[in-house]
Amino acid sequence: MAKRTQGGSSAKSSTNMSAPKDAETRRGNAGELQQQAGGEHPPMTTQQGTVISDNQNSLTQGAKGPTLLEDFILREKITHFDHERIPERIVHARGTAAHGYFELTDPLKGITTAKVLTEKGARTPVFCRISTVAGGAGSVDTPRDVRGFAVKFYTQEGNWDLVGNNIPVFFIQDAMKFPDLIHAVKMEPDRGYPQAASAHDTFWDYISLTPEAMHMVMWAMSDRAIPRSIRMIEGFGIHTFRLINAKGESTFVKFHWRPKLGLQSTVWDEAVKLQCADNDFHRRDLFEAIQAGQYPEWELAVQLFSEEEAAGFPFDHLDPTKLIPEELVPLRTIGRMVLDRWPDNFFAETEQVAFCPANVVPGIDFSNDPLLQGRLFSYLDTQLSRLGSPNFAQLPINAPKCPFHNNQRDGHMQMQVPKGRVAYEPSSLEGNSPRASAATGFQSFAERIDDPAKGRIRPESFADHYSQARQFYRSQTPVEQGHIASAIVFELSKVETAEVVERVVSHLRVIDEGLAKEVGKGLGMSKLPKAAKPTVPVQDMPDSPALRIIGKAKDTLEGRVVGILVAEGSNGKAVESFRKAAEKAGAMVKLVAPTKRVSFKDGTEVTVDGQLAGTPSVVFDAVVSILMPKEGEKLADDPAAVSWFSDAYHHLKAIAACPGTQIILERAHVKHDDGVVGIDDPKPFIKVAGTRQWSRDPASKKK
Ligand code: HDE
Repeated sequence: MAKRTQGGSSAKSSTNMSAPKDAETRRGNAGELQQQAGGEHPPMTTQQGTVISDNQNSLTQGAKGPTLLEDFILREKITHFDHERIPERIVHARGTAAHGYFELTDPLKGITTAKVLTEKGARTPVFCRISTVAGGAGSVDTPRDVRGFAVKFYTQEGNWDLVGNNIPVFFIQDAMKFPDLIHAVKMEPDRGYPQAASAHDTFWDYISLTPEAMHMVMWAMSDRAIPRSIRMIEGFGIHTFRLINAKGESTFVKFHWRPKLGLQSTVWDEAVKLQCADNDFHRRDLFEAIQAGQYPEWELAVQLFSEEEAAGFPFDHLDPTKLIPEELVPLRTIGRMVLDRWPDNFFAETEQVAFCPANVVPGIDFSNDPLLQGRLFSYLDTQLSRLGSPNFAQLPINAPKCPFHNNQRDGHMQMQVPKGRVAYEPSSLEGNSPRASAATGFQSFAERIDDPAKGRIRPESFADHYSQARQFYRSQTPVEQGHIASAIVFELSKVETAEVVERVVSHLRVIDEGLAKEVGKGLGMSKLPKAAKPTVPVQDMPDSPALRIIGKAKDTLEGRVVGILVAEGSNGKAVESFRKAAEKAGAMVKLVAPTKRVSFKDGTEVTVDGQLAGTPSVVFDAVVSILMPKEGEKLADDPAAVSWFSDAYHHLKAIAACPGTQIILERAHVKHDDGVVGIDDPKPFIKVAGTRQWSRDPASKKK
């Protein structure tokens, strides 16, 4: 007969003399190993608070007998586990987030009554979630995609959610079209792929039949859609909103977030390789920066304009496929957001956070942008299905940090215990029941709407679909234009239906003939298809340098990561001098070696941050190599070492290399240019490492 033990966490509780040893065996020695781990551990309990004696063994009839239904501890644990997943967001499923604060530096007094925008120096807690759009929650961080940029401000007057993207315009003009757009970009329903990619027939079929998407397509094909880091993206509220002052007067506003570290993107080959190197590249980058005290920061800027000014714009400010060039309405910086705290729990906070563009506070109001109007409905609806109860606002991450009272009651997962008899209004039975407040409450702007016609009517002023697409493309540097053309070639080369490809190129001809030719060439088209016919003439708008990435921000190593390749016998002093110089310039430094531990020339043993094969150069912004010639020779036969340099070079990164590395550089076809320097002194490296070496890009040679 098998020996019987209680299998509890304390072996002493056994009634059998031989039990202590046997109990440990049965528990897989978990108790012993746990004791070695040490620490003060609170007793584990059920959800009801009953202390659990054994968390390793089910309750059975005899040591080898059947498990008993009576085992409420097992059933509770498994039942909870079975229900651990909630429906993921239908869009923006993959995201990462952090806590922080917003500090107002330039109050908008007289323009809005919202305290968050008028009390100078006040710090408002925020939670910011940044996401990709198309892929599921388990997809990768670095596909070509728009990034969601959602900020929840826990203001003293209620929660204000600014739920935007890293691109200032959107694909469509009307909410009615959103499900079609998303169905087209998501994996195709019959084959279930591709995941997190727009390079497939259904997306481009839809786009080719939706000229209003052309402007956003230019942005989505630009390097904005393959950011280097979440910390280096811009954010935009996209829609025009209203700010309302104490007299009830309205000013239109567009919101912009601008990263302190400057805008930076990857190049496409790097983004592709990052998908293999580190699926979690962006969330790890954000986590590590916050842990290191390098808190990401953005400026909040606004574009303010009146109804009369809007009437003079050469486009409609209510059309979300249009932006207002900074040259037309300058940006006014009003505050900054700092993200300084990683969430304690991914699910409870990042997953359960429920954003909603309808969450505004008194002094902020909506415009009639038809896309925004549809969003005002959608988000509450989606949270009901995703979070399963109208009480989702009571979850700690969603609850306002100011007092809140109303007569809404009951429902699944009611976590409050309201007191008293009164849950209605008007009421007279209790002196403390909540009442509406005309003086301080939210007031909608008293807009006059003179158009008497009800109908499904797209305004004529929304008809120009190409002018801003052209302006965006023509405002780019030649390198950025080259990247847009190759991105479109890449995407269309994956499209099987020839007519779809032709339709897309026919739109490109309207945007810019040079772009269409470049794409046609890349696709091997012998003749370009006929140009599409715009419904209204395309306007040539002035170039807007603010639309570029290259040259927009100053060169810097701040917030970047430098990788140093070392091996047995490397010169530790040289490593230290590069580390110090890079850190002084604001970068993080990581060591990489063929083995996890190496000894330097002076005998110092070091544990490096990454093993060579698992830490390709794509995860760094610039690289240094300090090797003994013998080690260089060995590594010249290692494909991981050769591609370390070949990739760094072709991804336009600065390289500092010692003479021992030259043999690998030769195999990697690294040509000597201003971005490839020696290691005698870190200064020349620091000078070039704060940017990419654009002159290496073939497109830089074009006029
Ligand atoms: Fe969203 N969008 N969206 N969207 N959106 C959602 O809400 C929707 C749109 C954006 O980190 C969903 O909570 C409709 C524009 C972000 O949790 C859903 C329309 C912009 C996030 C939804 C739009 C956005 C979402 C899915 C057309 C940029 C992630 C889960 C009318 C201004 C927020 C959820 C987070 C999420 C609907 C268009 C940004 C289904 C119907 C335009 C950043 O409600």
